[in-house]
Amino acid sequence: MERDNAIFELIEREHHRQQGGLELIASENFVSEQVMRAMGSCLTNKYAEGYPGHRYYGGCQVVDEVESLAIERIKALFDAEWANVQPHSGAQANMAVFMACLNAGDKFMGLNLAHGGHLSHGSPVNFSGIMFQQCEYNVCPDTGLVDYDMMEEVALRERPRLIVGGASAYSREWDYARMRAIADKVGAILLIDMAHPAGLIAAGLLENPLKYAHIVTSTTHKTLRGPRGGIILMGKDFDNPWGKVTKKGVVRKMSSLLDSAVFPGVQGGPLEHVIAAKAVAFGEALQPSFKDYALQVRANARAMAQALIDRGYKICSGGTDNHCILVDLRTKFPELTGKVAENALVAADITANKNMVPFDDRSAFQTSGLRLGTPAITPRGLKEDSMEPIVELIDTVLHAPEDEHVIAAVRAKVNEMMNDRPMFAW
Ligand code: DSN
Repeated sequence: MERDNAIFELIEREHHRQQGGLELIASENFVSEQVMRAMGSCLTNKYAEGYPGHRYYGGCQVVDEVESLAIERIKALFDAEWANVQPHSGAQANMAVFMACLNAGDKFMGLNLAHGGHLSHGSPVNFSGIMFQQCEYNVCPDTGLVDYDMMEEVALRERPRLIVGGASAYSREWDYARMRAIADKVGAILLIDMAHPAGLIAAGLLENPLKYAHIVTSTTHKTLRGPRGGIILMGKDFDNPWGKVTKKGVVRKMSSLLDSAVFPGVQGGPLEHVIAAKAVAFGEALQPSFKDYALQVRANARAMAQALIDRGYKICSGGTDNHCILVDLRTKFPELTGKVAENALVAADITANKNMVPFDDRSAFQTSGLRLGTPAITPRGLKEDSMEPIVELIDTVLHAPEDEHVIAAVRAKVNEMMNDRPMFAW
């Protein structure tokens, strides 16, 4: 077979982009070489519909061991009683939970998308908002923190069957105990989607939602530094039946409902090569050095937030407890949209994304915010002392987003800073 130059040249170009740039997208990361190797292995050739020991195909004896190891490791990492490692993504993990816990048309509650929530927590263009009825809670206008009083008020009024916590642009710790109390008060199931801070939780730097939530979902590729994918976990509530009765009158355990919801509910054959890479990443996260990584991610985020504040930027909620920083551009640059800022930064090889800020007066396509994060620059070896110089580069671009000379000069500095750093130096 001839080499597919078209694709391999594109991969090489992407490699070059990643190598020379500053990756500040809060949901991205750089995986280790062994995570990459597991993903690019012969396991991709195997069909394995079903679960270890109960497959619909022969020849699954090896992938059974791979998947069992991934389950064992993720349970150890988060002190879980039960895990499903098959979801292809975080959104699919959430979809499976909705399928297991709700009937079409049931009501659930999630964080307002415009206040940092996620598409799969009730956006009208996502399955969650199309097939189910969403009610929502906000962050407080004065503090930028989740408004738990509002959450309770809405829960008591709307009686959702499922309450979802977790966000894609929220930089503060969650009050899981209060959320569980609210869920218990209205008889709702509590789902925490920890996709963003999962790595910091695994390292023990943030509260573990498994102690409070009935069900926890996550992606594996953000702060957890694994391959792209999803997981579903349960703690002490794993054995609870939640009243879904089968046609034969059997009340099924939630763990069994969730397994069936993933396969055959919303997915077919699992991606065993990705599950192997997940197992490798979970093994890495169980090593003591992962805690050093997570500590550095958080230290870098704090230093970056402070450097931004020192230059007059407004940070939503006033700072960060995790890896993520949401900048409200309006205070410093009232006319600058997130869209223009994102494009100018990308031209300077600094990748970040536009994001709505709470109570934004611009649309999701323009936005007044910029989301930044430190999970991906940290494995490249950058520490606190690099954060002020990085903020200076960002600030220079945002002062002159249409000036090609300024952008070219910043790009040269970014490339000089990054070109010789290995993709994964941790
Ligand atoms: N798209 C992800 C993020 O960037 O936060 C969430 O799934």
